[in-house]
Amino acid sequence: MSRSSTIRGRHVLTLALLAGGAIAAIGCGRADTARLGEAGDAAARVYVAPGKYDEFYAFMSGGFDGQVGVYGLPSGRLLRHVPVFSQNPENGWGYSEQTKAMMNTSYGFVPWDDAHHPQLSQTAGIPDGRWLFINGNNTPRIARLDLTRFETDEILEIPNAGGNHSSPFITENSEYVVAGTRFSVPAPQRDVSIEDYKDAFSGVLSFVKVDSATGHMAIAFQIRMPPFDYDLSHAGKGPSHGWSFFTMYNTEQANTKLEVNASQKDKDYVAAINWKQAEQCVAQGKATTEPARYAHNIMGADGIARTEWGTSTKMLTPAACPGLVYYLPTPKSPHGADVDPTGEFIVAGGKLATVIPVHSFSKMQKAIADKAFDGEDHGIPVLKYEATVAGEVQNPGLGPLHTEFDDQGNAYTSMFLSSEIVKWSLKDFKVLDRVPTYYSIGHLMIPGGDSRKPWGKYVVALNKITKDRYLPTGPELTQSAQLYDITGDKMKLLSDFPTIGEPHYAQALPASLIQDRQLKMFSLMGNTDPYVAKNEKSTRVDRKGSVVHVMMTSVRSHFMPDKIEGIRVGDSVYFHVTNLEQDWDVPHGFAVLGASNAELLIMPGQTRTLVWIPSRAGVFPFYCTDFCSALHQEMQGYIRVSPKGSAVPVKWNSPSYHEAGEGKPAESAEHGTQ
Ligand code: RUQ
Ligand code: CUA
Repeated sequence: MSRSSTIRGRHVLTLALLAGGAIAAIGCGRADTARLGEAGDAAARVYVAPGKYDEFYAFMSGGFDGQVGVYGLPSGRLLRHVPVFSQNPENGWGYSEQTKAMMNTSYGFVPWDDAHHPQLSQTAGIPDGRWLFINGNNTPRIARLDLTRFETDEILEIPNAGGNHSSPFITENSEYVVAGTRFSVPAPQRDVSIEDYKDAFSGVLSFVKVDSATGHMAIAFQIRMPPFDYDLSHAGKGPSHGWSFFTMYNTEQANTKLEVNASQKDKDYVAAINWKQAEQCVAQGKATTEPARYAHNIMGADGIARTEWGTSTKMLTPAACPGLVYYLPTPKSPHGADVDPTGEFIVAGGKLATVIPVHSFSKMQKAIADKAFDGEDHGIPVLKYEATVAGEVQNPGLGPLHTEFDDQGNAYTSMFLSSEIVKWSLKDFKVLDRVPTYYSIGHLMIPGGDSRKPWGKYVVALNKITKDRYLPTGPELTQSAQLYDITGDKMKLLSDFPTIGEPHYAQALPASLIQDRQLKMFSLMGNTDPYVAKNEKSTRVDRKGSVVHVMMTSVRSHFMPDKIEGIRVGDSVYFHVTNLEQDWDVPHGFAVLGASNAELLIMPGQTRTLVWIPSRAGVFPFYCTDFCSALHQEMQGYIRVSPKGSAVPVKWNSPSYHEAGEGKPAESAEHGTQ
């Protein structure tokens, strides 16, 4: 079969899919069994010998798992699973007293989200390895991870949004991360009829300032836009620095059956937002201050997360700030908005379009200067399609979604419906190569492939469906990525590797930008947790009414204290466990029988706190969960729980107990006997 007939065949198949929604039809076209030599070649390209390091760190969103997966490339080995929006019992994230506040939102404690788009911080348009940002789609939030610790340091809630999808999409020098609402909602929220969608709903785009020294986020301003769906975004760079581009669909403003009703128009828009203009308008007092309540959770230098509450935002409207927004007509329900490394081209993936439109930034500027408008929509100037479009990629395949770039002037677009990656040239917009993906590729990622400096060695396909690619695991099959070599003219599939959670977007950068800057342990002497015990002498048990604080230490291979009595049913027992180790790679765990939350995993020098409310009398073991030493199994202790009102005194075994004199420390003598 010739290539074109193969492709046509695929089109017919996928058109049938579109009509019938029958996903089961995908899955023809399994890779030809590669000749042994080729397979060996591919194996050698992804093989990282035992003890050797991968060349790239890749950060993949966990999708509805709410976390970030860290993988090595080219091996595809999973290095770390960093909890972000979701509680993680493996290390007590969101369970321990120090980390609980990270889950605070204006809706209360929300221990889950749907994470889609990781974005590495950039300097001069190049990933710099300082931070990773990622959006929470369901309860609108943006998180920031610190890449010296691979830990979430900050989560900022976005008010006036309903589904934070077009986010965080960072600007060239990490000035801003953005947050565009996927679903328009009444903003501020109020009780209105859904029928009043066109009048009462709006789509709010937020610009969140990133502090260049600390990375701390703060909502700088929001823009009240028409009630469309704001899907994806990317910031300008180089000549287009100062602009951000958002795709949108449902310019039909449907509020039901969007599947049909939001696919009526031939063209929707890319919104070009001039954020430098917005800054000026805000400085000139053109924004109105509106009340808004939102959580801002920050991990302190003491390792304790705290919530600050936002009370207002600055709202701009396009009407109050002329020149702030222009619409670029774009066929048809566009999804991805991707800017090439030069900053000149804005590629939009029209999910239902038959071509890939490529807008030109310089043409857009000329069109604005020439007022080449095709009227207005909601008072926002609509530029003429011909006036901004640099070209269209013809016959690219079906269902173009996202585009990444290499450093040779080529673009790579994911085709969801025809399950393939299509490589095309930014010079003439001609298709150069295509390669199947297994199956239904969503995002794709080239290390640095949305920056000014792609490291164009590999493209990773982030697939939505795996079907028959792996050993089956019941109704739910694994999520997966695929790695392709893009150094030659032809893309070449090297490997499949499963991922934790559904990979949406991903980012990658050379390992050298991160690997030597890792924190190996926390300084025990620098530990400022109010309940720290920096040595075994300062361990103790304090009762304050029905609240008991246990200041405990762990070191290979024992806890201090490891025998505690005088606890009563219904007490709130706070185990503050400090890991005394000052060595890399020696965490200790802590778990106690009957706890209703999760374990603690305490890093060297760190204090972590677990609350336990014993519900019955008895003697309960606690133990270290992390196999830390030859005597790890011996790392255990007991805590005795007496009935409510019992007179058993508080007592524990540690040097501090004896030093307190008469076998009873002052604290427990005062409170321990009623
Ligand atoms: S999306 S498969 Cu949530 Cu980024 Cu395009
Ligand atoms: Cu400490 Cu096992």
